[in-house]
This record gives sequence, structure tokens and C-alpha cells, in this order.
Amino acid sequence: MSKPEVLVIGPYPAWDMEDLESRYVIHKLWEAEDRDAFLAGHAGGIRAIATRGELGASADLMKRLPKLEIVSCYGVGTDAIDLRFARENGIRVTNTPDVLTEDVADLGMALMLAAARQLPAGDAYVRGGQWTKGNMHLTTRVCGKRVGVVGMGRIGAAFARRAAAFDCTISYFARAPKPDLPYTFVGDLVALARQSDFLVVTLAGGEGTRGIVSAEVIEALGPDGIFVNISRGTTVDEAALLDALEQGRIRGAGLDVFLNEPAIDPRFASLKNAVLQPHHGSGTVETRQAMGKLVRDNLAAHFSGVPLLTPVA
Ligand code: 8YV
Repeated sequence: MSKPEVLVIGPYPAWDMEDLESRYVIHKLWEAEDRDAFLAGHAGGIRAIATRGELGASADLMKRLPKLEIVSCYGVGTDAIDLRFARENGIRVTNTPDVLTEDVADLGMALMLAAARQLPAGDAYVRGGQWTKGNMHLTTRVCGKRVGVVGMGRIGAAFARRAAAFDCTISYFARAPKPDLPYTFVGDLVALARQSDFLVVTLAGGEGTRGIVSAEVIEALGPDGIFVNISRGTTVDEAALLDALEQGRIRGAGLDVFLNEPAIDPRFASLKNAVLQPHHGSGTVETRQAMGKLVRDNLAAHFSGVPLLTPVA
């Protein structure tokens, strides 16, 4: 039988590409100079899309693929996939939950620590030879502080466990209280920000959470507050965040996600009080290998007619 055709939206590591290329006819969208011509040439045969969390699959793209059966996403977030279009057109969707939870939570802790203890400034201080001329300015403690977690799903809970191990007091904002967790539910995000030293966003992206961290929430965090985002740039009023950081109306930020990645707002580059990462929460070899395997195993399950491993409801 001929190999199924798969449209790959953005590149995967070699260990995934080699395996995919051995099982399927692979069409590499990111290499196409003229995407319209490329799609027009291959659309009729494509039965699957393999995409990434931040790249997703729009209705516009899926509409052009009349034989499309499945979208397999390398990432837990499906906010960039038009799930309604997929559902209405019988297109199956899978993602990579669980395997990345601990690494994303680790990066959240790293950003909280790096922003509070100003690791980039300390590193520059040592490398730049300023240490021999005097001691560096003092920074902010993390342990024992009040942490507000925005979103208490798998990643939020994994982050909270880590912060609790630093003797932090954990409160959280979510759609509903989680009675099985030993943390304090706060149903008003402004109130949560007001009572937090660190506000850490772990929410899913998408329309339901767009701009939920508003200018008012940022203001409520206040001049001693530190903001951390390991979810999606869309959850924050980014212009308000930039203004607050530039004007010192919050103390600092640790950010892994932005609007318009990777061409983010150039104002971020001049901020001394923000630690920036290139959307790297899941960016370890261990986790990316597990994510790639799940993408490939879901495609294999689909094409061999067995249940999908991690279907998106
Ligand atoms: C990205 C993510 O998918 O899981 C998610 O939702 O955003 C990430 O893991 C990752 O950058 C791979 O593209």
C-alpha cells in the first residue's frame, strides 16, 4: 500500500523527521517558498497534519485539504488549532499532554528565581569584571513568599508543588475551586494579584483566556510584584505589561511566551527587569523526545485503526 501523505507545518528534531520520513510521504510546509503553490500541488493527497503548539492549524489551511483526517500537535496547547472546524468536519486532533508538564513547571520556577534573584544581571556582573570594583546590588527573596498561580490545571499544579517546596504560600485563580488541592482559591484575579508577591500564569491559551491578565491585574500586583508567564502571550495585555515594566510599576517579570513569537515586541529587549526565554518550557531533549514520540504514535494509531493515545476531546 502507498504511504499516507503528511503535511508537516514546522520542523521537528532529526529523530522525529527520520522516523516520519520512513513511514509517510512528508510535505514540509516550512520549506515552501510559495505556500499557495505548494499547497495547491499537494493538497489532494494530504491525510494528516503534524504541527506544533504555537503553529497550530487554521480553518483556512484545513479547508484546503479535502482528504484531511487528523491533526497531530506537538504540544499540549491546541489554541492555534481551529477545533470547531476540525470537529464539524470529522477531523481528529491529538496533542501531547502530561509528558511536558514537569519541564514547563521547572521553567516557571527557574523564571521566578531568575527574575527575583536577577540571575542575568549577576552573570553580567561577574563576566563584565564589575565584581572586583564592588558588590552587586541586592535582590529579592523567593522562599516563603506569596505566590498566586493563574490556572490550576496539570502545569499549574506541578508549579504549585514546586513553589510549596520553597515554603511559599500558594493561592490560585481557576474556573472553579479544586477541593482536593491544599491551596487557597481566589475567584477574583485582581484580588489574587493584590495579595501576591509573584503572579504566575499557567493557563491554556485561546479566546477564553485572551487578555485575562489585564492592565488592572498588573496594577494590582504592584511595585514589589513579579510576573511570570509560562502559558501563552495572548493571556496578557502585553502593552500594559511593557508599560508597567518600563515604568517600574511592577518589579520584574520572567517570560517564556509573547505575542507574535518569534518576532516579539522590540521593547522587551531593553528591559533590565525582565528575564526572557524563547518559548522553551518544554524545550529539553527528554521532553521533546517524548512529545515527538506521541505525535508519531498518534499518527500511527490513526493509520492502523487503533484508538488514539491522546485525543483532544
Ligand atoms: C510548543 C507548547 O508546542 O505545549 C505547548 O502548548 O506551546 C510548546 O510545548 C513547543 O514549543 C513545540 O513547538
